[in-house]
Parts: sequence; structure tokens; C-alpha cells
Amino acid sequence: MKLVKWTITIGLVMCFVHMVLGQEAVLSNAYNRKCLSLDGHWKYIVDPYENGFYNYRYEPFEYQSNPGNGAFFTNAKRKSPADLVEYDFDKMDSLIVPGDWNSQDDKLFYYEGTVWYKKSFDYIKSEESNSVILYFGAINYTADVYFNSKKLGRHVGGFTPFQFDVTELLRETDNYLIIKVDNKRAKEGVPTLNTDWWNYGGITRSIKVIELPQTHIADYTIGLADDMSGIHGTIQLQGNSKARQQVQLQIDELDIDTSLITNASGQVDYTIIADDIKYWSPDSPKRYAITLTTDADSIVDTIGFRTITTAGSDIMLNGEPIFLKGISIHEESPIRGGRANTREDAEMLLGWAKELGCNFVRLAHYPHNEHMIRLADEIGLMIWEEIPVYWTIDWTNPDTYNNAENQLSEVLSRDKNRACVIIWSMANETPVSEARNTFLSKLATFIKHKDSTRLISAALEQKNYNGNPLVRTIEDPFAEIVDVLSFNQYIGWYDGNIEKCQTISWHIDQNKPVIISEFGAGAKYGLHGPRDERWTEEYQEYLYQETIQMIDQIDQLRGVSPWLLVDFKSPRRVLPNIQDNYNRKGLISEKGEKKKAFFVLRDYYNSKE
Ligand code: GCB
Repeated sequence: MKLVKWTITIGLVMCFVHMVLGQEAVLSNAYNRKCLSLDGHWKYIVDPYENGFYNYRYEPFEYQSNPGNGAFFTNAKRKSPADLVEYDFDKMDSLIVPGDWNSQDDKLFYYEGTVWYKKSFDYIKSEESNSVILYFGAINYTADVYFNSKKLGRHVGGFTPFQFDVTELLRETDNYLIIKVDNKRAKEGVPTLNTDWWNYGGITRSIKVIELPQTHIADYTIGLADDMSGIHGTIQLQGNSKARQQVQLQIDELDIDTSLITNASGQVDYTIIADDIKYWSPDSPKRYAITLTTDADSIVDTIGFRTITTAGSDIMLNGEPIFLKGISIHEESPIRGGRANTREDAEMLLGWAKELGCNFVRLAHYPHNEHMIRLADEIGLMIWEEIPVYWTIDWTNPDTYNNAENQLSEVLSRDKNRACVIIWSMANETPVSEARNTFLSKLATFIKHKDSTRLISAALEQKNYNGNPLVRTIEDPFAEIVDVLSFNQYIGWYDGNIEKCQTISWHIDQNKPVIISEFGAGAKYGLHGPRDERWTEEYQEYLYQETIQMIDQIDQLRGVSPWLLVDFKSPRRVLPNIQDNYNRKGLISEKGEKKKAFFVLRDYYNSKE
């Protein structure tokens, strides 16, 4: 028999931290919604001069009432490049979506600019009154989206989901979706001009047509109350009948079957006391099947319950101290190459992390695809998620800030119900300045307000203590704001002297957990030699041995995520026969071959509690 559990409204439980739902949040749990996938072959046109977007005065067509009638155009009121005589998509080749263009067309290997994509499809709604949205997993970097000749809007940011409602525009046959994808780097962008990874362009994640009842479950949170007395969260309906609707929340395994009633704005906050929850952890990634049901709608999810906090210099998972045995990962597909975007890619990458003995992964340097997050949740890997606020961002530009905040907000929308995500990282190796401190503090305030169920951090930089190069410290005002003090360090690699590790000591006076978010050395798989010879596997192996000894002396050390699991493509790494466009700091080559240092780290993790 199911017990109806005790439900309290949020007014009575102000002591519980919670997550705030965003106004413009993307649909919660789109991953599990029935959909028509638009993956597959898309026609494409490469447009380096952006003739499909600008007229010969370099004015965008869509902002003009009469753009002029140059020789290139069939009509002056053109709203989409499909109207351009030369732009005959049907005669063009195809690219596979999801996928980057660089690894699909040799001519586009180095290309940074605009490519137009087009896909046609028929669609018959199952209920005439239903709403239909187009859901985009991610497009790098700027996407101008046109549907049936109408501009839906523009999205900026290469690694997060967004959506448009197309209910009014949809027809039963010959719908066509055209997307201008532009991956040009920009000073004011996030990331900015300069990075150490390949700027893969294209529709890199899936696009779905999702049909929803007119009034539907648009957004929800569900998690463990911070005093662990039960579960709590918020549900938000959208649609004409969202007010005073009944929502049934069921978790069979916990005997929970609770009726909730939305308020006038379609929202309900709830807390349900439950004392028999098995908590999620890497050792036991227990998750519960949940169902939310309304008159018209129903959605299932799989949810782990955990708390993550700090106490002095400890990281506490479910109230117990834990050491984060991690590895950093770029979103690149081993063996196949290009952006990783399938469940199989995630299985390979996270499978290797497990083999290393990891309980934690740092997904660098931008939000990774959702398969990574879902799989980590399932197999028990804690995650550090990060936005591409990397190196030298345009700190004083308000648009740049808004862009960064928007990316953070979109990844939060997507992943807020995943227990495995324990850290939001605001930035990587950003130089201290007033403007940067303000920028990062604002981001931290934003995410803390939206989600106090996770820790925040940033990969900071270390420096000499009192001018002494042998004593290292963290001197950064943002160190006062983060929950976890993380920093990157490459002692023994960029200085070329591994023995230096034996002479370094650490002066860290912040009473916070410390994570070494990066260390590493480049090695070409199969290249052997003495341990002081750069690029050999022996050099990398020795650096790992010495670094582990060095950082183990930091009292507050509570985790490490070395740089990194697999060699990855970067235009900065051009040394012939060694790098060949790859950053070689992987413990595994891009072909899947394990280097000697892999086993050093594995042994260290196996020896750690
Ligand atoms: C870093 C960066 C990372 C680079 C790495 C390197 O500090 O955070 O993006 O790839 O160093 O290999 O130098």
C-alpha cells in the first residue's frame, strides 16, 4: 500500500536551501520527452562573406524594410537565405547533425565563419491543441534560427541548450528550418579570442521537435533537503490552465504519492518528509524513478538524492568527508575525433575515468553534452561543471557578462536535477583585476541565489609567497568567495625541471578545501627515453610521481583533477611529429592508447581512501 506523505508548503520550511526556477528556463528534462529528432543529414552552404545575411552595404537584411535589390537577390523583402537565388540548399552536400563541420569536411578543418544549415520535415500533431517547441542541444557559437521563412531569434553561446516555440508556424508538410551558424571568435565572446582548444563549429548537439500539452510541466526541481529530512523542490506549469492544477508526484520506491496544487502562477513548492532515502554517492549511485503527472501531462525522471557541503577544509558528501579523485576531460571524441556528442563517446570517456579509479571528473572548459552528465549520474562520478570564462575575457563589457550569466543559467536549467553535479566553476585562469573580480563575484552571487545546493569554485592561479619562488600561495580576492579553493599549476612542465617539485612548499592560509584543478605534462604515446627528456612517456610518468608527492603535503588537499584524460586538438600545439595539432597532456592518446602516467595516477587513487 502506498502512503501519502506529509507535504508542507515552502513558507514553513524556510530553513531549507533550494533552487530558484528561472523565468526563461529551457524545458526541464527535455532528454526524456518524446520527440521527433531532426538529427541526420542537413544541407549546408558555406558563406565566409555572409552574403546570405548582409546586403552589399553590409546591412543585415532582417533589420531593413527595403534592403535594396542587388544582383544577388530575388526579392527585396527577403527574410531568409532560402530566397537567395544562388542559395539552393537542395543542390548542396550534407553535414551530419549532431556534429562539427571541421571533422566532416576537410575544407572546413580550420574554418571559422558562417555556415547555413537547412532541414525540411513534415509534422502532424497528435493533439490539435498541443504546443510544439524546437529544442537545440547546442550550436557553436552564434545561431540565427529561421523557421518556415520567419526568424525565430538568435542564440549566443556554443555549449548550452535553448528553444523556440513554433506552435503557430508549424504546418503538416514541408516545414523548413534554416540556421545560420557562425563560429567566429570574438573579443567580447565567452570564450574570447584565445583558447587552448579547437573551435569546432556547427550544430554540435541534437535538435528535437517536442510536442507538449498546451498546459504542461515546464520546469521542476527535486532534491534532498539540506537537513536530509526529506525531499523538496518546485514545480512550474506553463499554459492557459496552469493555475490551481493538481500535480501528482510519485516515487514508488519511497512510497511517495503526493498531490500538490499549483498557485495562481502555476507554481508549487513542496517538501515531503521521508526518512528512508538511500543517498547517492559514487560508491552507490542510487537513483529513484520519479513521475510527475497532471491532467494533461506526465514526465518521468531518475533522481539521486545527496547533499554536498564543506566543513572547514573538508568536502562533505551526505555529511561525510570525501576526497575527490578526479581527472579533467575535454569534450572530444576519442578515436572518431571531433566533438563528442553520443552516449557511446560518454561511455568511453567516463569508462576510462572509472578505470583510473576516479570518483570525480572536471568537465573542462565549457558545459559538456547531456549524455556525459546522465551517464556520470548513473555510474557514480561527481562532476565539476564549468562555463567558458577562460583567460582574458572582456571584463568591463556588460554584454560579455550577460552572455556568461546566460550560459550559466542555461546549463543550470539543464542539469539542476542531477545529483552528480556538485561544483559550478565560474572561470579558468583569469588574471586578477578589479574588473575581473567584479565580474566573477557577480556570477557567483547569481549562481548562489539560483542554486545553493552545490559548491562554487574557479580554477585560480598560484604565485610566489612573499616573492619566494619556492613557496607558493593563492592570493586572489575571489578565493574568499569560492567554497572550494582550486588552482592549476604546472611546476615541472613549463619550467622543464621536474626535480623542482621536491623543493616547493605551499603556504595556503584559506581554511577551505583545496583542489588542484590541473597539473600535467605533454607526452607522445610510444615515445620512450630518459625521464628528463620532454615529450617521452617517462617524463610524464615522473612528473606525476613527483607532483603527487608535492601536493600531498598540502594539508587542505581534498581533491585533484590532473590535466587530462585524453590528448585533444588545439591550434596552439603545432610541434611536428610530437604535437601535430594535439595538446599531448592526455594520459591516453586520441587513439585510445594508455601512457605510463595513467598507471601512476591509478595507483595513487587506489591507495587513497
Ligand atoms: C591550462 C589551461 C588548459 C590548457 C593547459 C595546458 O592551464 O587551463 O586549458 O590546455 O593549461 O596544457 O597548458
